[in-house]
Amino acid sequence: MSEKNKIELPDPSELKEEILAKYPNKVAKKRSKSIVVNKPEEEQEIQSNVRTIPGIITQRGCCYAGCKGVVLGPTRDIVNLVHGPIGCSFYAWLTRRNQTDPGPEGENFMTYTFSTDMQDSNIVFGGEKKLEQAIREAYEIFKPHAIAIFSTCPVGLIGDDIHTVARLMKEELGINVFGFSCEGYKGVSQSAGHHIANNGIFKHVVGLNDKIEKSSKFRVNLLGEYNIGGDAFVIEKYFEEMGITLVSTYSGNSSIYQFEKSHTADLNMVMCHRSINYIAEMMEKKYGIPWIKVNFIGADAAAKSLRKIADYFEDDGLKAKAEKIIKREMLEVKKVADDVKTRCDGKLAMMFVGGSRAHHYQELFSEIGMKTVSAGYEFAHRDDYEGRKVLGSIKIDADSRNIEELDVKKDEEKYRPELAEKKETLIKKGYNFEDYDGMMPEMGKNSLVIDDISHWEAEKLIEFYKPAIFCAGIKEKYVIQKFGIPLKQLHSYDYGGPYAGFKGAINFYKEIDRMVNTSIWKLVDPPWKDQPEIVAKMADVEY
Ligand code: CFM
Repeated sequence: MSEKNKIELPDPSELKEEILAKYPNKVAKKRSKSIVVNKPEEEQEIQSNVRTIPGIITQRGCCYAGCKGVVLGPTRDIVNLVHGPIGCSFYAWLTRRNQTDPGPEGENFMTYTFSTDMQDSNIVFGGEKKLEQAIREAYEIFKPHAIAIFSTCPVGLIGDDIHTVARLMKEELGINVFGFSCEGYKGVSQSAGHHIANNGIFKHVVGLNDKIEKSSKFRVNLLGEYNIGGDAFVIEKYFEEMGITLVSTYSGNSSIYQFEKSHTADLNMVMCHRSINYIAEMMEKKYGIPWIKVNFIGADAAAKSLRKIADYFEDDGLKAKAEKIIKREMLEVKKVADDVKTRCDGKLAMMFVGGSRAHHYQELFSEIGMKTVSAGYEFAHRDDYEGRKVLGSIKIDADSRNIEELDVKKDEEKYRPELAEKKETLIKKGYNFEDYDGMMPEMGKNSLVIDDISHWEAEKLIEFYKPAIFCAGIKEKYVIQKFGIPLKQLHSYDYGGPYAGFKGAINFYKEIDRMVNTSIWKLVDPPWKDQPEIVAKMADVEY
């Protein structure tokens, strides 16, 4: 991140105390560890990936959301069958704006919602028969290459064995059928669902197809890019222009056929570290494919990432192609950024979202002179805040232990020692692998970093900083806007985007310019302006 973002901010320690003063003692003590006044040059610890305090209004979602919605949801040709009541399916139905391009021949089931529609009687007598029936029906109608089953909370509570059903149906139908025990209550957030999804795809899909149809010198996978608002389309174009073969993307604009052969790539690039680092690590262990962190959010970050890929392959032609794209695209990027900056410079932004965007989007803001005064993730782990160097010191609690760690071994046949050797030589030349430093070292001094922010905390931040923009999701949007602060959704992009790559950066600068420089917000009178506000103190009770 550029130096300009490291401008000093006022010390918010008093604000932190004020926020905590409202809470019962025990809650205050716990929340205190998740609110950090950032000192980038020090090694600070932030509490994260722990249970949300009941009663606090959290932004988090559930394990099923992370597994079915986030990781598997964007794959167009797997029938994703939800085993549970219809509500769980309905809320996963096209609410996440993943785009996909099946081409003229390809299948796309993403526009459907598949559910076993469990009823009371299934809860009492079990739902396995209904699940079998639903799988047969889906197969008869769609003839898919694969069917995935996702458990919702009640399924875990009554003990339906979806994995046995999957095995039986696989034998009966002769297609790949696999299940995910991603009941909503598992883990402490959607993060558990990411891990379960990674394990399931790795176990049941990766490595099924060794055939390389088109030989190419540069074969890569892009991990943790979900094609929200068409982001993946932008990135794919750069790869195409550079002559890079994208074997698979996990999982934006993806097909199950890509996952089956993803172990044949020569490099894994991790975009969203939180949701997909597991597959990167498992692929390296089993097949020898090294991984690097990339980021295509922010023009400078995109340029850096293209160079990093070219450097990995140590190919002059590839390097020249990367430079050509960067030079061409940066012309327009700089032009728009310079113009927008005249109206946005020095304004404050805050962002509370997910497990990677609250970090990545700071790049885009800094490119138009805006400072991120406060940020945090909903469900990230300490490594996403403090960097992977803390991985060894993260305490494993009962909630994390609940999520299976696959025991992955080297595949003697398919492991490629030449990739491991390449990694060793490049390390000696100073090239960085598995290099994620996290959000905190890149944020300014005295910025306030908050994990799993509560609604009350968000309100206090607004009062204190009066930011020009607040970035979060639909649940927060209208409450924040009642304060007269525009809210930019970083999950769905408010139906805008793409924001990735150079083209995306330009879209983003223009959108933020429009949002922070309109005078409409001054006309907003919040309902509490004239009406009395009821104020109460929370009882100091056990939670
Ligand atoms: Fe990764 Fe995501 Fe995110 Fe995420 Fe998400 Fe998302 Fe997100 Mo919403 S995988 S962690 S679970 S980048 S759905 S595409 S926008 S919270 S910051």
